[in-house]
Amino acid sequence: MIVLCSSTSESCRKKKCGHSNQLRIRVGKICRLSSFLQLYTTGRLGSNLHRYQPIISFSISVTMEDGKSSSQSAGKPIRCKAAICREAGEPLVIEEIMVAPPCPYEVRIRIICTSLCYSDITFWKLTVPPACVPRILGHEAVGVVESVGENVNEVAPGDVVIPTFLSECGECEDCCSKRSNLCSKFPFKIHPWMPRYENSRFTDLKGEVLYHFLFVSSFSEYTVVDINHVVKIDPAIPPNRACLFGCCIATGVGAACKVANVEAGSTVVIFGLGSIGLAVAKGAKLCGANRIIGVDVNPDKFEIAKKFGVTEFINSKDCGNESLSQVVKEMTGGGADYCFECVGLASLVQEAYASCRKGWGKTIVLGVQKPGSQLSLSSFEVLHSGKTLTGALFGGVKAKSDLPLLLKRYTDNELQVDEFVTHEVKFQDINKAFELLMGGKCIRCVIWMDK
Ligand code: CXF
Repeated sequence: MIVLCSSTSESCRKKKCGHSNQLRIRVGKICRLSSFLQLYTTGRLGSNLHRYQPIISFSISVTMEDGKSSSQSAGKPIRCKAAICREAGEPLVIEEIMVAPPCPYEVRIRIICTSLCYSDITFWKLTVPPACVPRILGHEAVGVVESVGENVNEVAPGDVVIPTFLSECGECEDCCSKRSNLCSKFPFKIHPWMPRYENSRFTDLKGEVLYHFLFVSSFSEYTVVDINHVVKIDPAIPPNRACLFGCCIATGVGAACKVANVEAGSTVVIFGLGSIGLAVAKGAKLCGANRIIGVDVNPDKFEIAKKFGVTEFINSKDCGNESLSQVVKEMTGGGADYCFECVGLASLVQEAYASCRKGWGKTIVLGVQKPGSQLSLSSFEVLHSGKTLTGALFGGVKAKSDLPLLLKRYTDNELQVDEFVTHEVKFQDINKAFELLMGGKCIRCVIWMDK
């Protein structure tokens, strides 16, 4: 007998839902399963479908007598579609691929939606290592666990998860310290393989290996991720919002709230008003910053940025004979308390450092530069300025420990993220997302796998 169980996956797994049968299909937490099914079968879910997507993605998860879950496809390769970067800078090619089952400590995930981040574009364009082709890009996503490998107890089929490019093993010196989010057991790398076994789970239909990206590779209907790179989330969170927490929101809000720890009443300057810069603005506002000055070359960004908490603007093309840092120092009476570089330009990092106040100013580098880019700072100035310069990956956020806290701020309505999603496209139109993001009018484009 098959039972559609509407209790939470956790209570179902623990058999608290009252279903004692050998076979049960978990469909996640919904209030009125019968009404939902009626809407679904009559096609009346309409644009609200995304709210239910994680639930209807049940992929037949079976709870066995011993309490372990498996899925019908578990243990077998899955044939599905992926968008492959075959040549740097060329449109991605949607092809059928094979996704191998998860090895021990791995999780196979059905991606619900993914969003395009500027770092995908940076690595898509890059022609030198660590770039490599053919590769499946994408690192900001949400999905449903389809099956798990041996030794995975933290998540089960049917759970809604965010795959993260940073790992949290929970055991190494960094994971055990409050001061770091850079797991040293499974360190961050721009790597073509799975983190633990140094091989790929993807092949094309000719049997050729396809490379991974940032341990996530979300531009595929299915992906395989190490358990240390998976965060279980509340299935009620709309997936087209949840995916943003896989990079943009964590990076920007985390950088302001965790890395800089912006003090209430302070002055913040954000260099670059792309999605990361706007997420920094959100974070700075949450911390109670008084002035949030946005810098960009594109004046169209200024109106948009106001909605994210930016209070003043500098068009870096309009500084006349003055340097950007001179303008900032004049505006702030000596320099800003916090500067965030969100573009990925060494020269801008220098300007940001020069713009922050002597004595206590902090500059945080978030922009991704081409590997090998060098900074040039006068050690005399560093000695005499008393300023701090730091970088932060993923906004200093620890994937498993901090991401749920950030998501809670969203579900509690303290942190709004709707404004980030300016565009949504179907998976088959993924190349359009690239055009939109490069066009400058798009903040985030969500790519739906199943629409
Ligand atoms: C990351 C995005 C992925 C590549 C490295 C930098 N951004 C924020 O931490």
